[in-house]
Amino acid sequence: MKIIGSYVSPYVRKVLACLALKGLAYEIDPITAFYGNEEFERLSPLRRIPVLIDGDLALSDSSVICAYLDEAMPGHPLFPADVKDRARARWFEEYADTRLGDVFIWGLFYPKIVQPIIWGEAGDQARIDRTLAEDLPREMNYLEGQLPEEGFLFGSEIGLADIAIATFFRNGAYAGFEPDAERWPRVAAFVEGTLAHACFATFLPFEDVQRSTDPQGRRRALLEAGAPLTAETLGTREAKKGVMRL
Ligand SMILES: N[C@@H](CCC(=O)N[C@@H](CS)C(=O)NCC(=O)O)C(=O)O
Repeated sequence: MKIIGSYVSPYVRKVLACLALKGLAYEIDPITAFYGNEEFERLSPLRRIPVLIDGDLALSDSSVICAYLDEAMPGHPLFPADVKDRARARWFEEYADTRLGDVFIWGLFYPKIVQPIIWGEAGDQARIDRTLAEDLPREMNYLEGQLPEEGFLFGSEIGLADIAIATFFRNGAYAGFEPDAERWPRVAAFVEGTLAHACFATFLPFEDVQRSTDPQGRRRALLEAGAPLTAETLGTREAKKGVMRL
């Protein structure tokens, strides 16, 4: 199986953690979000990562991919057995993908990290401030009321709902946000325990390498070396229909 996507994306990380949990081998084609040529658009109609390629099957959307992995592959189940628990697990996955995605990624990680590094422009400081002062505390309060005192959402075994929530906190940490353990003790303990699980640990070194790359520097180096003006070397929003592999 092949995954197209960046280790730094929370949605890609969610899929990689599920693959690791199931003990499945994969290779990764590490393209940067926001870049992708016509072939990428054919595989991912919304031009988003992750994409899973399994033989003649190409799937986008992390939830669709994880559901496929759970139904098609043996190994550690990604959902709890009880039917009501399964429904609640789907809710937590949807909540994380939509709301935590909005708050952690668009409200914090994007303006603080992606805008300066990928686009070479300043992020919206007012949006960052509002996220830290209002949006994140609201979601931490919600999670504090939902998460268990210890272990995982549905007992002692980790599952997709836990992974889907925890993955956003890694991007939060990259942007300088850690949940205050005195204010939100369950959230802090859950995030620490879940991100320390072996299913996240396998690809952390690759994630670190990818984070340490400098697309702006790489772009400058390519231009200085006389590379043609392409989406990759220009790096502008208008010219993003190239493929940037890091
Ligand atoms: N619902 C999608 C969201 C995926 C997503 O938004 N990925 C981001 C990277 S973290 C992306 O590819 N953004 C590129 C764009 O919006 O053009 C999923 O769960 O896979």
